[in-house]
Parts: sequence; structure tokens; C-alpha cells
Amino acid sequence: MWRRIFILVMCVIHICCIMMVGCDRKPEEPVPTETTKASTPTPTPSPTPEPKEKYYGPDFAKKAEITVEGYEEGPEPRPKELMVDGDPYTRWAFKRFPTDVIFDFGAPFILSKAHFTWLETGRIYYYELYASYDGDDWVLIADRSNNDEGYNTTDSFDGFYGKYVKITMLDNEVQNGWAAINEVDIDGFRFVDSPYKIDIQERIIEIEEEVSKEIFIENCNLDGLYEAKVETDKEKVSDGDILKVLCGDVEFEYTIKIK
Ligand SMILES: [Ca+2]
Repeated sequence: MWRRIFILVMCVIHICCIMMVGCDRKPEEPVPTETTKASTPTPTPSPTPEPKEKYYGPDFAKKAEITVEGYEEGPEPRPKELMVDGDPYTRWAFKRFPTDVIFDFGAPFILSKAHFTWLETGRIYYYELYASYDGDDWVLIADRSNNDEGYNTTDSFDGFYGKYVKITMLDNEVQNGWAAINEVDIDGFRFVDSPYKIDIQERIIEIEEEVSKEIFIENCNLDGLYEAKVETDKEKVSDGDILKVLCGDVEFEYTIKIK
């Protein structure tokens, strides 16, 4: 008897528990589905890479980006390309003084010399030559405002480390208003991604340890117009030796130091 009553009570309690749980259960809330945002790709700033390999070779000045303020359009066009086409009898011309011609090499070079070929009649042009590392600060390299040379002129940069050269054309001797350049050649070189610490201004190259001449020259990774050699009696390049770089007809010397 008591056993039946106990079972009955337990059943009632169990039923009540089920009912209570059922009452407490909230209707299932819809699981919010993750809304896919209209994803606007975040623009990643693209760094402006140094165009290290842009002018790998001896003709970097011929491949420079040249900016002029205009050119003679006709009857025979004389665009800027004609001042770097290798032909001394073709020329860029523009009827304006003063006017600027800017060379952007795309990367800094150790600039040696600029050679100009002027009009074949030997007409004298008056100009100023500037160089710059950043395109903002310009250094006067040559003042030819009182020039007395026709046909050809050569100006030294003395190793100026720059990415830009600017020629400011001032006038010519016949004062006819026409600026013109038949040909420009610029000598220079650069150390491209060398593993050595190179002080361009002080002309010092630091190396970790003595190395063979061949490996040293290879690691200098010179670019441009150059002939490079190390003057030493020893088998290996060591502290105090000199690297000589012949660029055009100008020789640059770099002292080698071991850290
Ligand atoms: Ca030419």
C-alpha cells in the first residue's frame, strides 16, 4: 500500500517538474545570423618603392624622366627626346627664356659629370646647372651664365649624390629666344643594395672582415658607368685599402674600414 502511494507521489512530483521546466523554457530565440557586411576592401597604402633597378646600366641618364616646359611643335617637331637620342644633330628646342629642363633618374646616383652638345653652329648658350636629392632643395653645380664655350661643354658634379638634375636655360648669344639642347650625357654610378655600410659623403665603406677583391667588388654592387678596383698588395681587402671607381674620366676613392 505504502509502496503504491510512494510511487504515485513520485510520479506526481515528476510530472510537476516536467511541467515547470516546460513553462520556464523560453521560446527559442532565433540565433542571429552573422550579417555579411558589404565589405569595402580597406585600401592598403602602397608604399612607393625606391625604383632601385630602374636604371641598371650605364645609360641611366638617357632613360631618365625628362620634364620640359614645352617644345617646338613644327614645322619640324623638336621634342625633349631629341636631347637624349644619341644624335648630336637632333635637338630639343623651345622658344622661351628662362626655362627649366629637369632630369629625374628614378634613384639617387653619385653624379660625376654632365656633357652637353649644343647647336652645331657653335652658338653659345647661357645656363645654370643644379642637382638635388629630393627635388626640393637644389644645389648650384655649374654657373654658365657667362658661358663662352659653344659646341660642347662639360660640367663636374664632384660626386654630388642626387636623384635630379635641372638645367636652367637663361639665354643664347644671338638672343633669338630659342632654348635648345642637342644632346646631354650624364655620368654617374651607385651602390645598389650593397651589404656594406657605405658613407657616401665621407666616402667610407665598412666591412665586417677581410674578403677577396672579387667578392668585395661584387658586394659593392656598383651600377652605372664605372670601372672599379681595389689597390692593395695583400690577397684580401683589408682595413685602410682604397676602392677606386672610375666614372667617365673622374676617379672617386673610398676608404675601406673593417668594423
Ligand atoms: Ca640629339
